Amino acid sequence: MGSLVCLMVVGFLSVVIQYTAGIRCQHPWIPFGRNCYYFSSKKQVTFFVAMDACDSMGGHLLEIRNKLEENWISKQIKKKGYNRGVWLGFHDMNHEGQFVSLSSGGGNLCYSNWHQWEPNDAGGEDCVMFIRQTKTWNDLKCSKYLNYVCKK
Ligand SMILES: [Ca+2]
Ligand SMILES: [Ca+2]
Repeated sequence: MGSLVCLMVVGFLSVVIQYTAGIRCQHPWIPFGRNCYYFSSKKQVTFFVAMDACDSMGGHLLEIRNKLEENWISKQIKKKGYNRGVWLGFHDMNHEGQFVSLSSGGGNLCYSNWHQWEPNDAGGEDCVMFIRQTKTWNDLKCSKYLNYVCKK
């Protein structure tokens, strides 16, 4: 049932995106679909520092919702020259193996794109990253350092 609702929401959103042209974003935020995105400087930070930075700018840590958005993000990350990837606003801190979204107050993930054998919780990994090289996701220790993207 949950996944059916997810599919309906994703379907609805993609229709909305197709018919909504040119959302305006305040510099240095840049638009894609109905959202604005902020790409961090080259400096890499922990998950919680990234989360706070996005919150303080009135956004939230990037949550990739579909393939279209993922492809666009991937291109921007390459342009920016981030060498490893970026944090995603997903975690399994509350229940091991059950990944939820930060912004929707613990909602389940509708879309995911885990790398092969991930998430593996290797040595206790509860935060999620988008890997630049493979364009897939990996669970990672929250105390690691990465670039980040905010969305609003
Ligand atoms: Ca975990
Ligand atoms: Ca992992």
